Amino acid sequence: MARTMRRVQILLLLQLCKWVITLEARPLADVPIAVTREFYGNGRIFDITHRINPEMPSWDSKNGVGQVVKLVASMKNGSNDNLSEMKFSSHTGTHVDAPSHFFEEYYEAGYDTSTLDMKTLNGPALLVDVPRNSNITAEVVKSLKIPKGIHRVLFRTLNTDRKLMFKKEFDSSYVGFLSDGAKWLVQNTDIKLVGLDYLSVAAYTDLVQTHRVLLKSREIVIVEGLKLDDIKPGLYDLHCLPMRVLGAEGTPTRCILMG
Ligand SMILES: *[C@@H]1O[C@H](CO)[C@@H](O)[C@H](O)[C@H]1NC(C)=O
Ligand SMILES: *[C@@H]1O[C@H](CO)[C@@H](O)[C@H](O)[C@H]1NC(C)=O
Ligand SMILES: *[C@H]1O[C@H](CO)[C@@H](O)[C@H](O)[C@H]1NC(C)=O
Ligand SMILES: [Zn+2]
Repeated sequence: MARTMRRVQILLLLQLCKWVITLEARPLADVPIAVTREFYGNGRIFDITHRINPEMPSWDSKNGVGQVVKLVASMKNGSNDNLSEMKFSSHTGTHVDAPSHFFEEYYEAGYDTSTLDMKTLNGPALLVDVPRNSNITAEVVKSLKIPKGIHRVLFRTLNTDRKLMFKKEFDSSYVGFLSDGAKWLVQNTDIKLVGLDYLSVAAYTDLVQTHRVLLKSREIVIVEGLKLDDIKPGLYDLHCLPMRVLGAEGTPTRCILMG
């Protein structure tokens, strides 16, 4: 009995020491440098989201995204914690587009990214390689022979080979859909989610028309700036969870593929 009491006392003492140490906020010894990963679960989960960082490309800019995270309170300055604000374009990195992005009427009616269908953003998805010698025309979409019943397709293009999302300077020669390619997709396939590997789903020379063709029905979700390196083409489970922000016509999203 006395022995048990003693044990409890020691345990309490140890706990007290721990509190005191914690309160002192001494630096933790030997904390290993954090690593960022592209795969999880023994390679069963692929992170297809680009990490938002100052050096990633920003639309029409030579200078990249720039400083994103800014400390507004820091422990060095006597605050209890480090606290930051984030500031970046709503179309930064891996992100979704809402119908309000290209239609005035849809903007007025509130079709922001928070209204996108979570069922469209989550489910079976096909990763396909697009022929590298062309933008995505009707001919190209047709040649991919995407079966009926496929609702989500991630199009991997020359952009991935060229590592464009890892280059600070915006490159307008990226590959994207031309409006006739978008039209063919809308009229001849069941695709409701279109994913691409640079900052726009549409080729630079055909931006407006292509977006309008895809967004008009408000049934198709566009995911841009995907990281599709080192993944075999094929069928996966896609999960995209954009932040839920009132009024945003674009929103960064985390996307993963599970194989
Ligand atoms: C910390 O204090 C310095 C000096 O007043 C100031 O220049 C700096 O902006 C402060 N930083 C933060 C994150 O509060
Ligand atoms: C795709 O279109 C862009 C212009 O939007 C052009 O610069 C580029 O060369 C085209 N890419 C290919 C592979 O044809
Ligand atoms: C955040 O807090 C830690 C712990 O005090 C400190 O080492 C670090 O410098 C702080 N960061 C900044 C930028 O002040
Ligand atoms: Zn966008």
